[in-house]
Amino acid sequence: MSKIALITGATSGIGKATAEAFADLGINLILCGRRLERLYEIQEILSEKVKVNILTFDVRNRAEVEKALHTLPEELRAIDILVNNAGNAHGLTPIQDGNPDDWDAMIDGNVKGLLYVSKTIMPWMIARKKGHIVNISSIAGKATYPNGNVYCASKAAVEAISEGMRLDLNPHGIKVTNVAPGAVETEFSLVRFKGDEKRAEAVYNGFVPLTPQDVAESIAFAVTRPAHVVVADMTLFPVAQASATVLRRDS
Ligand code: NDP
Ligand code: 8X3
Repeated sequence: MSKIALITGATSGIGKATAEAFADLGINLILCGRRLERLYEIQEILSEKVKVNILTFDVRNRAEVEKALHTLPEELRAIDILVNNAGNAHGLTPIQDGNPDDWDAMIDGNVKGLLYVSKTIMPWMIARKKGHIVNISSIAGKATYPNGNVYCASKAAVEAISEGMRLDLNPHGIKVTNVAPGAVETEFSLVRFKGDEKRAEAVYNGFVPLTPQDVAESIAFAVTRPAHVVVADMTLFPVAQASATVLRRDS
């Protein structure tokens, strides 16, 4: 029987590429995001390969998350793979100049949103004694860089939550994979810099960044291991990157 995966943040970047990679593997999809038009477009394309359902909700809104997930009929609650990918950075400033609205967006989206989605889906996995949760963290969760402060904190929280999930879900046979990419060219920087295209493009100047497909391929690898194997943690860099702060650019 085909597996079912629910992917948050499937309208763009890593989430969208993961949906495409899963469709190639014949995994049926539940795709989530706030931009409904984009979800429809992706649904239309991927429906040629697998069954695609869509759900729109803002991961920051607990009531909205619970309501949307509970609209899933019984057969779609048999989720085999949850990819907690939705998230973004908002701003890149010294902490003393940080905007509390940006802090709320990152902590509510990247941390609490991941928890809200998982809170509904974990019991469904526990009841079936199987499942795989893939949390998209970041190199920013493993090391803090200047001006990254609250974004890095939100991803450090994802690292801790992945570990906590792996410990607490261990008796239930549920796999947990933490994925920590370095620089991936997506809409990430456009969102971080509030639509400033020049500033966003400059982030990827002078080196070859990861593509969302590179990350999706690694996620696809993790979810296709044999039943007794879990890829616990993956860090992915473009070759030009050596750490959260060391990135070699062509001059
Ligand atoms: P994109 O901006 O391209 O994609 C972000 C996705 O998250 C979109 O689909 C967006 O959907 C969704 N999303 C954001 N906020 C919310 C929200 N409040 N409610 C629901 N959905 C939301 O960026 P990436 O693909 O790069 O980012 C995906 C994940 O990867 C993030 O967690 C990010 O932190 C992480 N990451 C990114 C790296 C990079 O360099 N790009 C590196 C390491 C990690 P919509 O707007 O339609 O709701
Ligand atoms: C995204 C990668 O280094 O911009 O999480 O924080 S970084």
